[in-house]
Amino acid sequence: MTEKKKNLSEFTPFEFSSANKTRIGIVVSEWNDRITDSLFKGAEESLLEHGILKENILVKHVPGSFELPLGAQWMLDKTPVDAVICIGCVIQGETRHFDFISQAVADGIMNVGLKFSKPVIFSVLTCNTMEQAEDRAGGKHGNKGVEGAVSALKMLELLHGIE
Ligand code: DLZ
Repeated sequence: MTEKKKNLSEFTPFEFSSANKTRIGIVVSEWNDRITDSLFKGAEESLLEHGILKENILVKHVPGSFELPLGAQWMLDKTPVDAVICIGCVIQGETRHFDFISQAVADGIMNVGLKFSKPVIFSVLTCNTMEQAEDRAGGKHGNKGVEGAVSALKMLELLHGIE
C-alpha cells in the first residue's frame, strides 16, 4: 500500500464537482487571533482555489474555541450551508482550562456534525506553546486551515458519491 500524505496542506487541488453551488460556513475563534486569522486565510484561499465562490463562503466569529460548536450549530440551523469549518487555537496555560476546552470543543464539533449529518470540521490547534501553533498556522508543519478546507470538500465529495 502506498504511503498516504499526512499533511493535507500539500494536497494537490482536485476537481471539486459542484463547486459553484456549494456553500461553506467558517466559524473563527477570536482567542489567539493572530493564529486563527492565519488559519482562516489558509482555509478561505483553499476553498477559492477549489472553485468555491467568495459569496458562498459565510464567515462568523465567536469569542473563544469553547463557543465554536454552538456557532457551527447556529450556522447549520439558520443558513443553507453544506459544511462548516471550525477554526480555533487552544494553548496550554497554567490551569486545567486547556483540557476542559480542548475536549469539550472536539466532542461538541463531532456532535454537531452527527446531529446535522453534515461535515463539521475540526480545524482547532491544541498546542503546548505558541511556537507549535505558529508552525501549524502557515509554518513548517503547514496550515491546518488549508487542511480543514480540503477535509470539508473531500467529505462533500464522498457524500455526493454516496447519494
Ligand atoms: C478562557 C480561555 C483560555 C484560558 N484559553 C483559551 C485558549 O487558549 N483558546 C481559546 O480559543 N479560548 C480560550 N479561552 C476562552 C474559552 O474558549 C471561552 O471563550 C470562554 O471560556 C468563555 O466561554
